[in-house]
Amino acid sequence: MKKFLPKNSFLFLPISLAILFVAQNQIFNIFVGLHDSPFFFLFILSTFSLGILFYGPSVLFSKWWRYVYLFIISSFVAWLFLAQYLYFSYFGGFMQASALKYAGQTTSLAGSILNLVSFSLIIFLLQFVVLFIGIFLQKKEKIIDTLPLGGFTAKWKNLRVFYLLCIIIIGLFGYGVILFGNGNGWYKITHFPQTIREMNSFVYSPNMTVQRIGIFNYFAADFIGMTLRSTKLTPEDIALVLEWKDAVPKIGKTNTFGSAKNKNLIIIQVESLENSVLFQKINGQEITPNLNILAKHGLYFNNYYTQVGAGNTADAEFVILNSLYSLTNTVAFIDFAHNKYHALPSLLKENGYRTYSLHADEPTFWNRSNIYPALGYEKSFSKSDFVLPVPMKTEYLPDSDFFAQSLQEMTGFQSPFMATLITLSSHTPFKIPTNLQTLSIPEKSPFNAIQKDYLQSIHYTDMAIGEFIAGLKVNGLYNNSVIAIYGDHGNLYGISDLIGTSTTKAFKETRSSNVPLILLGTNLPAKTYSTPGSHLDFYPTVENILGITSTSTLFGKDLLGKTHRVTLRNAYSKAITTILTGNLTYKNFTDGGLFENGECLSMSKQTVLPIEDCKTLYEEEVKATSASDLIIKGNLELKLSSSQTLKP
Ligand code: GP9
Ligand code: MN
Repeated sequence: MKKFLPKNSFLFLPISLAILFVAQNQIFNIFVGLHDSPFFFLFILSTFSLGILFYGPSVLFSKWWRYVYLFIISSFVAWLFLAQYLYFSYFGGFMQASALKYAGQTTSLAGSILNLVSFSLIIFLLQFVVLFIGIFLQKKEKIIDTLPLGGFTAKWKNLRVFYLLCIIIIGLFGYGVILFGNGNGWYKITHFPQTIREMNSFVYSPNMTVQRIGIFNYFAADFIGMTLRSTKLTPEDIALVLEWKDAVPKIGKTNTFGSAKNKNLIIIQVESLENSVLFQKINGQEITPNLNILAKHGLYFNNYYTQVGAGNTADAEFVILNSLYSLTNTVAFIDFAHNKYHALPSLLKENGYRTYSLHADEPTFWNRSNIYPALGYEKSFSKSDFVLPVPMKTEYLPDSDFFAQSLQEMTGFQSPFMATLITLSSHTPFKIPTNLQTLSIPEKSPFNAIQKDYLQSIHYTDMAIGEFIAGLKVNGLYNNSVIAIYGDHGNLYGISDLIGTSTTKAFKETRSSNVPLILLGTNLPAKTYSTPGSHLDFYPTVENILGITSTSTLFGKDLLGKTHRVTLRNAYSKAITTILTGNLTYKNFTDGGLFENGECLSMSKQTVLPIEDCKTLYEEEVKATSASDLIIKGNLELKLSSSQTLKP
């Protein structure tokens, strides 16, 4: 070691500090509970690369400037480690670069944050110790300005170029593995994703990302993303938003207005529940017997659609709670978590409600811990608030346990409250313990293995929902609540191509986006609606039922009102694929999605009309979807719903 890295080499400090940086990243992960990283190699490589990129450039400076540079970087490293640790301890998630814009707000939290400081955090200040020891040792001896390897003695100037190249190569190598190693090459050495969820989570689970590449790289990636993302709106953009707002008719009161005034709102967002499985039998056995009963007893919307983009579950939550379209190509929960929203929980809070969310996953998944406060949830129950049954047969809490434990929590909630419960058991790959698989699917059936697993899991979740509703009746909450049950998105494995095809109102391409919505409440009638509706309509519908009038910017309509419109987009290209109204249907699943290449149909879906008949409708929807995107991108929601004036 002495020979390769003598203490009086000008490489000594940056390399020692980079090694310490790797260790500090690992210690940070241990502190926040991410103990066993299955990504050891990737982690070391990516954190070392960043350490070299941080401390390495010190070799370009001479004499004291070198130490000044290292001191500045060390201070930054200390600040970010401490800030991230305290943020995690307080909010249960990792600090995003966009949160820094609102750093001022944390002064009011200073007192409670200070309570989280502990002596062990001194670990994140050790770089100063290394730096001062280095300075002390190097002061005694002359710095060697030669290559530490072999007898090659290059001039200091040339060496600087050489080291600069080394820094770039090490940095690029590490980042090359991070960026391009997914699924092949080096990445396979460390880990191969087993499920789609795991693959997605590389991008959208901050926990996984921090486990793989460390907190600094997570923050750096987020910072770069934020910088590249333009959130500046042009005067034309603002004009478009205002034009949309002026044109949109105000949502009027329907005769159901206030029929459930001051009742609790209990939302059950069911993982991957498609409408196609309702009222269907296999081997004479109903797939969703409980949902079928509930659909008959409440308001049931069977021509209702999900509008999720890349954010799946999180997008469903986003659309439901904001009545804004999900973004294409990016996920609002991740990239716009620090916007000012006027979401349903905030609205209800203003109207005297307590607001809770319950979901037995890591709070950081889909960045929920960061966005939930912005949506108005005052308390969130997540994985660690629930107890896994013993013996533990699944990684995730089975839905019946989730509902039972949620029910227990809910008895302590002060009314009126809003509680959003998000299920998990029917998530891909739909594997539930065999003793919970109670649907008898014949060996010879049109379903493949994953579709069978889906049916088993949805049958199980249906049973769990039945138990939960029965529990609400026992503890008296049922009579004081409006209960909403809907699917977040389709099952992605073609189930709706095989089942329910004859009963669905949806056409082939939109079948898997057709999810059920059931609204239950003692004052709500039993009625099935086949008028088109979507997650966008949830907010205004609930507002009306609860008798609340708001100035929120809403893109949906009251499902119990007279106007009905559903617009679906391609999750990645923005192109409108479907528009459903009371009398016209536009659909376009062609590549490129040019308006002219679509089809305009009369409501019956039988007669094809000239494409021009759908032109105005299409243009209105292009404007609406663009306005929604711009409102999110430009963080305009609160400005639009308050009296603040927006000028083009
Ligand atoms: C994650 C869960 C599933 O917490 O809600 O998300 P998905 O993979 O369906 O988007
Ligand atoms: Mn989901």
